Amino acid sequence: MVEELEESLVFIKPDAVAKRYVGEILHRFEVAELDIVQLKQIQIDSTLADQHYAEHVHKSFYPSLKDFITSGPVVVIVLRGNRAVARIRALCGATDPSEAEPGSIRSDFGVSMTENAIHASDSVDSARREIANFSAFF
Ligand code: 3AN
Repeated sequence: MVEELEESLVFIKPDAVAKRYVGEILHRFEVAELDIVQLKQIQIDSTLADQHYAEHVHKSFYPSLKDFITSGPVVVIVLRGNRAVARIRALCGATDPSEAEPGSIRSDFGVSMTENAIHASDSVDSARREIANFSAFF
């Protein structure tokens, strides 16, 4: 099969960082043979939150999502690998942890739609845009 080398922007959200799940989550990506290209613990500020969640800023849930995502450190990671975007999304599971596949990161570590442990790019185009948004940190 032809290799489709892709990059994805992932961040471990404040809930999972506070609960010390970073090592466990990174381990899952390493077992999946994804390469860590960048990794840094940062604080998302108001401007970056609005930029990253541009498609959600006018939605009713956005104020609480923004409060949460700016409430503590996140660990932002650029991962690279064969068909990385779809494979990482599968490892994360559905947005709602109660509907996420058993054994997925959100099923194991998420608690709600807001506190769902992890973000991962949903397409190669989103990944490019998101990596550019975070590039000042790398
Ligand atoms: P995903 O992160 O699975 O791609 P998106 O892009 O639909 O999901 O939503 C981005 C983030 O917004 C989610 N990770 C979640 O934290 C939050 N979110 C989405 N929908 C809701 C909702 N209905 N209520 C609360 N938070 C939501």
